[in-house]
Amino acid sequence: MTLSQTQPKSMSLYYYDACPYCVMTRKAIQKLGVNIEPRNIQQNNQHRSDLIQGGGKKQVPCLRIEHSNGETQWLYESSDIVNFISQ
Ligand SMILES: N[C@@H](CCC(=O)N[C@@H](CS)C(=O)NCC(=O)O)C(=O)O
Repeated sequence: MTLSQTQPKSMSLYYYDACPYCVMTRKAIQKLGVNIEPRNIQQNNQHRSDLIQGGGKKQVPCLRIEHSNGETQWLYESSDIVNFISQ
C-alpha cells in the first residue's frame, strides 16, 4: 500500500518554531488549507516522546498520518510531506 491509497482520518505535524524546514512546511499546509493539527515538540514533552517512539527519531518536521483503517504512518522530510499533502 502506498501512502496515497487510503484517505487519512487525521493528520498532525510535529515541529518546532526555530526549524526552517518546519516553517516552510507549515506555510505550505496553510496555503493548501489542509486540516493538520500542529504539535510543537519543544512546548509539549508528550508530543516529543510520541515522535521519538512512533517515528523513530527526533527529526522535524514529521507528519503523523492516521488512516481510517487504523494504520498510522510517520512521514519525515519536508519535501515528502509537502508532496503528500499536495496530492
Ligand atoms: N531534510 C530534512 C531536514 C530536517 C532537519 O534538519 N530538521 C532539524 C531541525 S531544522 C532536526 O530535526 N534536527 C534534529 C534535532 O533537532 O534533533 C527535511 O527537509 O525535513
